[in-house]
Amino acid sequence: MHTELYNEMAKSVIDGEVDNAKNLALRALVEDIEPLDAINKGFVIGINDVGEKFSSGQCFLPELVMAGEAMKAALTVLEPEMAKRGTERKVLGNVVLATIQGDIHDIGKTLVGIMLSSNGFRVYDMGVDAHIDVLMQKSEEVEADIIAVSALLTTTMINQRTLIEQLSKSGLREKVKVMVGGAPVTQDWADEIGADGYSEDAIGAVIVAKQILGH
Ligand code: B1M
Repeated sequence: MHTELYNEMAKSVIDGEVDNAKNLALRALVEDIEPLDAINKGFVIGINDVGEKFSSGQCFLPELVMAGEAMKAALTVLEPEMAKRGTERKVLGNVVLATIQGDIHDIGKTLVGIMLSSNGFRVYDMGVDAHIDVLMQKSEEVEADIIAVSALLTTTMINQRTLIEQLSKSGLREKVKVMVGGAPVTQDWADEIGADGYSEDAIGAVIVAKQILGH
């Protein structure tokens, strides 16, 4: 049932068609399709496809960004409807996400957020230049399972280490996992600072987040 519509939804994301994705989400509601089914059987298939192609070099940043925009447009329609209907989307974990203090690059971080929320994580996106104390407060407030921090500068990746040190000092470290990423960040760096997870790209971030929470 509705296979054709689900395929159209996936395709709208793959093709980065923001208006079409939004209209298809609205059509799903008119046709009384569960919003969660539209997300999981339609739009997520599309964003995961693009994410995988980006990882393997089969598509490039503009396609990925447009796919992310289309995915967001669909979620903007479907998520409020889910809240209204009381549909429970299985939440795999709470993630406080940000670009670390001192750094204003947000494209990669936002893509990571889209991939995580598309795949069932509840993401609290704290934006860019997020101060360490703000991240720690938010983490406590929402009982985060993961703090995920992106850094694009060699000068700001240092703050990923400071975050982990501050979490340890405050006793919060046992409660929350830390995931790091961003262009200059490597697995070696993640190991050196004692992060729980590292991923090279946004689709990998989903795999790593699941792994570190034991899903
Ligand atoms: Co900036 N910049 N920039 N910049 N910028 C870089 C990073 C740089 C490498 C360019 C260069 O010199 N070749 C260089 C850093 C050098 C270094 O530190 N080694 C640099 C510099 C120097 C600067 C400024 C200092 C320039 C200046 O003002 N003199 C300044 C810094 C400002 C600041 O942050 N305080 C600056 C500013 C800017 C703009 C504002 C102009 C703009 C950002 C716009 C925006 O984000 N809204 C910008 C841009 C666009 C870039 C480049 C060209 C592209 C970054 C990007 O968006 N990539 C970048 C050069 C480059 O990387 N090629 C550069 C695409 C994005 C999808 O990739 O963010 O790596 P990325 O995310 C990937 C993965 O890394 C991973 O998944 C994503 C998707 O696959 N990932 C994670 C990211 N976060 C993750 C988190 C995870 C897991 C995976 O878990 C938590």
